[in-house]
Amino acid sequence: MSDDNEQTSDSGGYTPPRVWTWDRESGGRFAKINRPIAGPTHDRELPVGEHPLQLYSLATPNGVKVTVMLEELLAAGHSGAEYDAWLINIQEGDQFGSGFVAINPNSKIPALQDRSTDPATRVFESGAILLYLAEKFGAFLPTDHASRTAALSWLFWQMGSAPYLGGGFGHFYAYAPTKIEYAIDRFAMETKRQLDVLDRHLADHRFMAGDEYSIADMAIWPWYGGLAAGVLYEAGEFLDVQSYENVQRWTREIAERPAVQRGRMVNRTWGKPESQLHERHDASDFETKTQYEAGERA
Ligand SMILES: N[C@@H](CCC(=O)N[C@@H](CS)C(=O)NCC(=O)O)C(=O)O
Repeated sequence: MSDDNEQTSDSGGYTPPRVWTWDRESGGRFAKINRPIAGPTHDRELPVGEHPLQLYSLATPNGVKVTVMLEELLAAGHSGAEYDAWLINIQEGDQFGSGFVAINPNSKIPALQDRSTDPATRVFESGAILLYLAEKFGAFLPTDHASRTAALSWLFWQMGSAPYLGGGFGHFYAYAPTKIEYAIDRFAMETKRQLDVLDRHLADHRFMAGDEYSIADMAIWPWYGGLAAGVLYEAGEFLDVQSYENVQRWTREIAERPAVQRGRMVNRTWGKPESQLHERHDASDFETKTQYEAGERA
């Protein structure tokens, strides 16, 4: 500490001021949308479709958790899970529109509105949305005490762990404007530790909560399955993901589920045109409304 109470950095690059102020963009991929205040930036009502469930989202790992759950519910015969999925373009700041903020005061996708209740119920935070849907339909959450507790433990493990993977490792490895060895080391170590936690558990469990596929798998797979498949942050080689053999086996088994394949396409705006379904309003949209059908060719 120096006399004026400023903490000095030993890297020689930066000395934090006494009071941080927001006076410039920090750089990096999300610099344009990041800001230190909450609340709406503009008035914009959200569109509403005809189904009971209205989802406002984007096919990032947090978004895919919910579209996979909805497609799994429909595949299991829960017709009350019919939904309209509307695209929220977070790069354009859609999450700061007044209608979206009314559903999620935290301005992050995914956000759900259940209009089958009176008044309509808003749900935000992907883990809370998975739990809400599991309880509403009595599905994908084991009912016996031990397995239910295991599923919830792993669901909350994911919610607490993924920020180290996404906001920590992914940010500094893939998105930050400069490569900072200290930050990449710290978060690569933690990410590999998390992969090892999963690998040891999956050595003697087929799914996260045991024999039954559950919302715990749906929460964990889009993040750690994506990482294991080498698609998330293109970090497969760097993290030696192939060495986590049980995670690999689990990743492949879940990827083969038809509902997972459909869920991944919803609100997706990148990748092959046939893998992108920008909005989903009907089961037939997967055949007729992808970007390929819209005329986009790779
Ligand atoms: N803990 C939240 C995280 C949601 C989240 O980080 N969403 C990101 C996309 S994956 C987002 O909307 N970012 C926009 C922003 O930060 O402005 C959840 O699981 O729902």
